[in-house]
Amino acid sequence: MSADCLFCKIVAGEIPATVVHEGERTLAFRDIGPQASTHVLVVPREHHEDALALATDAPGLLDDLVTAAGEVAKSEGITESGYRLVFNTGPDAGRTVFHAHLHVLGGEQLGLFGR
Ligand code: D5M
Repeated sequence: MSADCLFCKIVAGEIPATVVHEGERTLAFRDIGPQASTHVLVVPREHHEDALALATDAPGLLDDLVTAAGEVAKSEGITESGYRLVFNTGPDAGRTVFHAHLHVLGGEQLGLFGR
């Protein structure tokens, strides 16, 4: 756990969240400011700053995140209609939380990428 990390505190149960899926190495909860009808964040239980750090430092954990996202899509009923998986990286992408997280967005027709 990293001190002062919001998502580490959610994983530890110190800050409440609406949890929708629990895996051995992952946790998924609803985004507090949903950008689509379904907007869930899938995070690793252990602290890694971003997706690249995950891929480099924690073999298999990135796979676990994507697999968990698929489970979330199933339980949210959006597997057939489709969904988007997003890792924001850096200020231009609007990154705000520095504990790796995979956005699962769906439940409606999504807009195009970019501006
Ligand atoms: O996304 C960080 C996301 O984290 C952003 O969509 C809001 C969300 N967020 C922030 N605080 C909370 C809490 N407490 N619960 C649930 N979701 C939260 P980024 O990719 O860094 O821009």
